[in-house]
Amino acid sequence: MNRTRWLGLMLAAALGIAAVVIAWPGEPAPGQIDDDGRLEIVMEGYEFEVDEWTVPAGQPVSLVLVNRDEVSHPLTFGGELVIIDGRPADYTNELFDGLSPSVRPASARIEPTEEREGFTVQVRGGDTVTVDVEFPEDRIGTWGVGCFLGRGCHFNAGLEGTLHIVD
Ligand SMILES: [Cu+2]
Repeated sequence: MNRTRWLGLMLAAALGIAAVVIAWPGEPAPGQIDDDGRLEIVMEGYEFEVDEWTVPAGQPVSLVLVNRDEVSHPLTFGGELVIIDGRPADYTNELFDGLSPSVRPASARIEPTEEREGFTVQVRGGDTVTVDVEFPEDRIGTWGVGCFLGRGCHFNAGLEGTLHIVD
């Protein structure tokens, strides 16, 4: 078999495998909710496994925050990125403002402070925290998700993502 034919066969095999992976039933596309309205946001190695997510407005969704690192990641959700002393420090609060999300376990919720107004949940190393919420249509748009621990080091390392709320 010549080299060109061999490469062609390998390419066809790779495409076949990719097609099977993409079409696998029951698995949501990366960054999308599954049939039960769950969206997994996975943290590993100070990065998000997928760093861009889409959820629909006007229906209940469960944001399932999975931390595969050994360290805690307090995850903040919000609007504009707030920079303090040149470091990413917070998001403004418009995303969850006026909403009543349910956090499981409830103890993971971090109450806002003057320094941290964005909606924040503490996801300890190895833990999973679930946030049940329904975003109203006035939240349709693009929002930020990030961990600002270590004076912005976790954020700069890669724990920065984008949440799209769509019609
Ligand atoms: Cu972190």
